[in-house]
Amino acid sequence: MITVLFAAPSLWPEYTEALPAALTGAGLSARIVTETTDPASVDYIVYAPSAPLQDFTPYSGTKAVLSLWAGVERIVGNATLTQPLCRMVDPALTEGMVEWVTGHALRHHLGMDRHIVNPDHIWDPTCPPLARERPVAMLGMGALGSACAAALRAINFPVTGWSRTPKAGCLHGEAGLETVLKDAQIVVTLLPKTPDTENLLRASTLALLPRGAVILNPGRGALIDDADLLAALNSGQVGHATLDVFRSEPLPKDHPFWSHPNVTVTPHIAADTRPASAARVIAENIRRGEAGEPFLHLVDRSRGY
Ligand code: NDP
Ligand code: OXD
Repeated sequence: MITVLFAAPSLWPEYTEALPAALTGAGLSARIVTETTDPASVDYIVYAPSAPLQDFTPYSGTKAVLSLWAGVERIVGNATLTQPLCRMVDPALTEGMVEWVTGHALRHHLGMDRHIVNPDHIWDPTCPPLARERPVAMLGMGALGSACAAALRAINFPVTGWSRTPKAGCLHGEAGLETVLKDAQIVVTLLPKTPDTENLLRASTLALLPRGAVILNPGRGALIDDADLLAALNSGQVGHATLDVFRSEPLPKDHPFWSHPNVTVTPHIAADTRPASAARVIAENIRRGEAGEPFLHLVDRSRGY
């Protein structure tokens, strides 16, 4: 019998049924605890950033720490964590992100706002261009970025991806970033927060965009320099920013993003981890651990994601 420590107590009510069902479905016999006085006996830890657990040293027998979150910037640098760390790649989470990105891209592409709020009843029959005429930059072509790129391409947006390593149909490096931004009327940021990606969008990179480009950021707040983005919005260089993630969450009530006419704030809801499917991902990784198979979605500590 294996012991699983569910170390995110505030999330436990959502997983009370889903996790035992998924573990049984994976053929595992497990005891799930939400706290322990015997850390050395814990085989696996299910973790979320809200978890009070910060010192992993006593968990000497733990075979893996399994994050319920896709982004691991709040745990990846924890020096006490020597066990393998796996992040969440969940089909339902991906589906949610595809819907958020596609919906917000279409809002801006079709210019929906001017028809939804039209107090003066202006009859303006200007048609938007076709999606095929609206280049999109997808910064980050991992689990989420590549799924969003595929969905946007399916409705004809020409999407150019950008990633850290070279891959087919995708640009990389500083020169690649310059190329992808120069053309992009919509920029989607689906990068992890690492020392290399922090403030990736700042005055100098925002200046590369065609005037009036739209930014969708469901990645992490720190990818964009807030002050530089506000300046670019005020000058018209950036036409609109739809932001789901922020340096400080909840976004402080007096933050200028709330009141800026060309900013839409969504409260970190682009893609939720859904308990039923996430529990199956966790269970599959535990099954793999017990079978001596490689873990899925292993985080590379040196690159930070
Ligand atoms: P992945 O790890 O699968 O993909 C990350 C992508 O970013 C990869 O393509 C990677 O390149 C690229 N990348 C990383 N560093 C750099 C760099 N320095 N320069 C260029 N490209 C880089 O992550 P996911 O797609 O699963 O998730 C992305 C992020 O989305 C998460 O880290 C999290 O911050 C955010 N997120 C937000 C949610 C929300 O609700 N708002 C929900 C879930 C996640 P390469 O392919 O070469 O490795
Ligand atoms: C995640 C997130 O990283 O919700 O899973 O942002």
